[in-house]
Amino acid sequence: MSHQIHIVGVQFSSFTRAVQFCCEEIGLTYTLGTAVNGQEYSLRSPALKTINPFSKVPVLLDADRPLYETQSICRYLDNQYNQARLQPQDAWQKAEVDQWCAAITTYADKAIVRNYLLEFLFPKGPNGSVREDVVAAAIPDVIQVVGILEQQLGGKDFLVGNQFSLADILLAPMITYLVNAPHNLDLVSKDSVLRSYAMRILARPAAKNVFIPIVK
Ligand SMILES: N[C@@H](CCC(=O)N[C@@H](CS)C(=O)NCC(=O)O)C(=O)O
Repeated sequence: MSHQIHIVGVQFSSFTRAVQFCCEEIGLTYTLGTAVNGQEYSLRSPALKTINPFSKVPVLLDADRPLYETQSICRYLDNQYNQARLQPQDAWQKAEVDQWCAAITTYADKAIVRNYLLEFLFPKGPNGSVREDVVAAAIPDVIQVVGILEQQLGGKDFLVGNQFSLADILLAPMITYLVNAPHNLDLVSKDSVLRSYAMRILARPAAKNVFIPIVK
């Protein structure tokens, strides 16, 4: 087991949480934060650019080697330290996991996190208020993505082939945030497939140090 893994990131970031969840599932020892070995890699700092030219977190440091992009980091951790147990062996199912990883980190992230949830986390209205027009404009895409995910999950415990995989690791931070979203619209209803999925994810021992419990 490696003891040289550091996740450069902030714990509230959904992508950082995905990498942390991956480390917890694999049972890796890791540290997390923007400071490592006396060096500060805070968001938008010149230092962060030296390990990710796109200035985004998370960045994995494995024995000081930097690797960025959440999907690539999780796939590397699984391949290197977990005998790829979070990816199916069957080529078709593996491609489906890759497909969902890509769709989650692009379309779902944009609709759920960037355009919707971030307005609650960092409100940009007058006196730090939530811009209701921004929220209203974002909701149709959230509803569409929730529908796609619920259709995929229907009758199954996990996204692909009913086996917990990297696709679930990437989706979990977004869905647990969404279920807790402080908004009066019930985007994920109490008896919905997606809510049950979120509860199933939160019940995993590896989730304990990563996510906050669902309060809604
Ligand atoms: N495609 C990247 C996206 C990473 C990303 O957007 N990270 C956000 C935090 S969740 C970030 O670094 N935001 C800070 C900024 O844009 O300055 C990945 O999959 O890792």
